[in-house]
Amino acid sequence: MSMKCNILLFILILFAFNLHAEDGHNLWLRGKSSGSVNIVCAKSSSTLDIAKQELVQGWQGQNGAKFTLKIKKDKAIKSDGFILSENEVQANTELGILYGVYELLRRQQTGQTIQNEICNPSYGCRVLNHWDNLDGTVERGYAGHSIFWHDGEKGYAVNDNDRKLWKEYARANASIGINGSVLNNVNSSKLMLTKQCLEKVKAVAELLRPYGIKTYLSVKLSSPSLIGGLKTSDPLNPEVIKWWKDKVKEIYKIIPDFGGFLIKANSEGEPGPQDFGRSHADGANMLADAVKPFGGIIMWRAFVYEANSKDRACQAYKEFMPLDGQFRDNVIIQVKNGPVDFQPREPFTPLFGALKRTSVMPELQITQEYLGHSIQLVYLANMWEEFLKSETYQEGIGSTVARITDGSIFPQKYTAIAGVANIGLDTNWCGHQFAQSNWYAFGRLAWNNQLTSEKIADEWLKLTFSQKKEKSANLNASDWLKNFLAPVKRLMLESRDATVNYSMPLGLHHIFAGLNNTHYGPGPWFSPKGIRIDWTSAYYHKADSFGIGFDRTTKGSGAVSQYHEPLSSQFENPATCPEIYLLWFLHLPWDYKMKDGRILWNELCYTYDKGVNEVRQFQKTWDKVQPYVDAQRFSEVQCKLRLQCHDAQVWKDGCLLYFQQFSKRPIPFDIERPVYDLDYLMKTDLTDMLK
Ligand code: GCV
Repeated sequence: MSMKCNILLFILILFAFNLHAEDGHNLWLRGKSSGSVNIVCAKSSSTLDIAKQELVQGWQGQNGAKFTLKIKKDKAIKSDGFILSENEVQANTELGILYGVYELLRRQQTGQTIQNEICNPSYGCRVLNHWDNLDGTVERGYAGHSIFWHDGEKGYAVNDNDRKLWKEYARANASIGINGSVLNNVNSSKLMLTKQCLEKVKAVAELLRPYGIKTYLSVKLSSPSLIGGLKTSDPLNPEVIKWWKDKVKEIYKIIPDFGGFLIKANSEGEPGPQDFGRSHADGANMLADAVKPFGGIIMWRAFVYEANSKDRACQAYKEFMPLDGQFRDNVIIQVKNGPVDFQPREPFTPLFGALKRTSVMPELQITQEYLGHSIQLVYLANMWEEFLKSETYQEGIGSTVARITDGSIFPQKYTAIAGVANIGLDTNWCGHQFAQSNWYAFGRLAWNNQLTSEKIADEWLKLTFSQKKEKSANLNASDWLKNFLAPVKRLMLESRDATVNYSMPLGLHHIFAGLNNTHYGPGPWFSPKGIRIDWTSAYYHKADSFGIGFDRTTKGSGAVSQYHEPLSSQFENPATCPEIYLLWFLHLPWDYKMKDGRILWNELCYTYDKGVNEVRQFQKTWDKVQPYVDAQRFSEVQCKLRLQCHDAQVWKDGCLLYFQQFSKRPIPFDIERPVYDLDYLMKTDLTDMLK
């Protein structure tokens, strides 16, 4: 076809489907009203005014219908929950009204039913953690610079663009129930608590407040000596205690609804109470006492590991279990979902449920540090669903991580969940159009930890990609449903497992490229001179002429013993250990017989190959939906899938060729041969190659 014909066809397609160019900046908030609504509300306030405005802008119910916003106490409504019916939202608080309105609009816009229903949040604090540095960079951020902090002299000034963006950010968060933001990196700057910085936080807080979002800060425990002029930062020293109390008072004076602190202590070089011979409880409680009079909380991270320990995965349990019951009731221990570090697949951290007299909150990673940055399309909700539904057995069957952490099993004064944000200054906020789905999914799961990843994907796709034509018609009757929604939803739901397959299958973990600290691409060989051994890949895969995998059984590191029965016996035994965790818990011979009859080496080969083929299929699926997607978003995703195909191949070739040196077995002849050379891959910085 000639160029002219191509262009004509493109214009015709655009016209036919009413596909306006979109850059993704509007996220899932694209819904426009299809008629008018008559709002009845006795009160007015900044939050209620937002609720009313949202109703007017997005109403897709009956034209001219009456809709009531009613603040009336009801015992069945918890915290900022609400009761929703077709003509009314009732809540105890103004925020409950706002959340109810967003839920109503979501249901209208996605064609879901609206019945008389009570909706209460699973967690009280639903918090984003921004790993944003004061110079504007974002640690593990792949979507541009920070939306809060800018480098240079004008870094502390606030301009209209900032205000506009923060408002959009607040609206997006509120629409999915997020109610807290930690504005800076857990590897925090000592300047965070200076007057200048706090003034900036005040400005952000003012924009977020009407949307119900509290601000929190990450701070260094050594702040009293770093910026306060004290000789020590020992948490039990009276001068140090006073310094923190005064600082907290200063903060609450300018930010009355300040949420509290997030602390990374004695971890990866960050200061902590152990520097003074004190415990995590001593440090956390001292801060908890300071914020308590103002209703603040302390989120204290359990991400700790020691250089040279036999098994890094055991450390958090070892350090925190002896402290169970010693923390104040406004301290919550923030625990990463997996015991190592946000790998594509990990079993849950055994602290969940084992800590019975201490509040515990999950930390999830929305930014794709180990799952392909913003280059790869990986929908993370499946991973979080798998984690939240994991049985801990701590209080019998049904003690899932979700129920353990949301207060259903252990009474916690505060319940919370955190997600490490994937947000930056990129026009589409997250770097990849589909990475927005992970921000969305985090919020939805934080609100309701029983939602399925399938339902969330369905909602997100309808809100983010449906076109006017489909929205006004009955969604269920549309061919959009069959030809766009179904295949793309399937793609999303398969994407996380595909990534596991082509990068770290069967329980392999931490074998990524570490060069330049990129954490992108394969690096099972990664072991530069002089590096800590727990930062090398061999520490984790332990490939040798016998076999592969980390022996965490009772004969190995003993990590299995940190799990409640029947899990510890299950993980100990290769016959009962789920194959998805096989090499996490066991070191097995290359010819170990898998359940499907293949030997382990062959299974690895087939699984890597499967992962690559899955991404190739994603490409085909996406290409086929072109008529249903606006041009910009279509081609952006298409380009990224191309890169993803390329990296999946690199992962497969790099890992198989490297491990083959130990297995000394052929790659089964019915799968595609490696196209790269191991020497070449080992010498190449893959981030350069993948650009
Ligand atoms: C913010 C991993 C990441 C670090 C991160 C750390 C943490 O080590 O690579 O970038 O630091 O986890 O969660 O504290």
